[in-house]
Amino acid sequence: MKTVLAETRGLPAAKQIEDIVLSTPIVDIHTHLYDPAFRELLLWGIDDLLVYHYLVAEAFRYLDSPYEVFWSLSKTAQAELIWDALFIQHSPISEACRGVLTTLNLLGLDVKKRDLPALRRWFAGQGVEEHITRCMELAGLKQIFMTNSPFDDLERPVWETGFRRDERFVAGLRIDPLVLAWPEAAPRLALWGYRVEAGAVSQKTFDEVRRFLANWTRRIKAHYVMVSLPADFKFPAKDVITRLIEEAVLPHCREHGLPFALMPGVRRAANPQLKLAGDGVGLSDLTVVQSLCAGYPENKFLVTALARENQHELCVLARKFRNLHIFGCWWFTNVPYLVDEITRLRVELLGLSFTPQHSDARVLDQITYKWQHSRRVIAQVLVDKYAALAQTGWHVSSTEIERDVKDLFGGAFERFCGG
Ligand code: RAT
Ligand code: ZN
Repeated sequence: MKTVLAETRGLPAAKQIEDIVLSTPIVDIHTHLYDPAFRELLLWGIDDLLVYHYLVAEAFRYLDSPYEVFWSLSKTAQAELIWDALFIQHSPISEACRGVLTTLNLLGLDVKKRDLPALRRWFAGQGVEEHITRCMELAGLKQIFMTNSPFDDLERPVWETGFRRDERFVAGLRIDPLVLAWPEAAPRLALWGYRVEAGAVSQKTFDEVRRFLANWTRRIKAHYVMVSLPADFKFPAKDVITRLIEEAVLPHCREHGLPFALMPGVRRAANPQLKLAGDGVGLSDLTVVQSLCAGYPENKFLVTALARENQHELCVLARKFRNLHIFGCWWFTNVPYLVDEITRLRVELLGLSFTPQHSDARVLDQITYKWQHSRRVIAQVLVDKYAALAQTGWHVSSTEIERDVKDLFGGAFERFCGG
């Protein structure tokens, strides 16, 4: 009765909106997961869930052992320490801890038993292929973007040897060392047969970098080129980075019709003793994004900023430049409180022309929790926004809600990349 009354007033029932948001298939546009052909590079299971770098950082809030002692332990022993510190000695209420429990619960495991050996036995009984299918079904994903770096010594040989692709996994060409550490990257390119100079870069070097990018784009069938940028990144600047971007990366992206994806805001190695868990966040100068979007209107830019304080400016930039598509709430912003705030900000400034979330999952099973948590927050934002429309007398049909949610969960991204 309530629903009928609500609908006659033009207000779609909250339940109906939630159902659509919870069931619409998603393209996860940035993860660190791999096609199963990469074998052990695709992380999954309880121990990998527990040693996720988000949890390592949190565990050290409680652990008092020296960092080296922790790193000298096996993965199993590290996982046991983290389990004890974060789940047994304290209640696991942080987002990353809650994520482990949501994941186990979605997989049908009984978390209240707090039985780590039993959890390990259950995961040991799973086959990777079936587990991928199961996790993708639980998360409602139709496609997963990988992060593929030719500079990764474990990953590169797999591409070079070749393998039969799993169509659910698509590639993103990650080039951080090329753009951010040219003096070290140049000798590696030279070793791989590209005639580049590390010092005074010439047109020949730019041509060879483009040949390198073109070869890898073709080899992995890349859908975009991506780089994570430090918070203090400057562009344009009088340095080799600017020249490489202007003379090699951007022309390459134009020639191949690929967006250039930027993730500004990281402060690498704020505490190097924490290794992968030791990076921090900093406010970025987003005039970098403005200069790129304004200076290169023929290029397309995908951008997600790490700092909360950059979100408003990034939305405003997206209102100015249609070659900019903003996406995701990652790492320190992927907490419900900020996903809610950032998604509301984006909807209010950009309507539906952005991609609210990507998982950034490093462990396969995480897609289940990251998407369930995000879907719930996004659903609540939409419930409020459609209710506000209804108050004006505007009616939104369920077909229109489905269309809108499809756009948020991959449709707008695909149009942006393809158009
Ligand atoms: O969110 C993360 O796991 C970070 O460590 C980074 O990987 C970040 O997502 C990136 O792609 O650089
Ligand atoms: Zn990432």
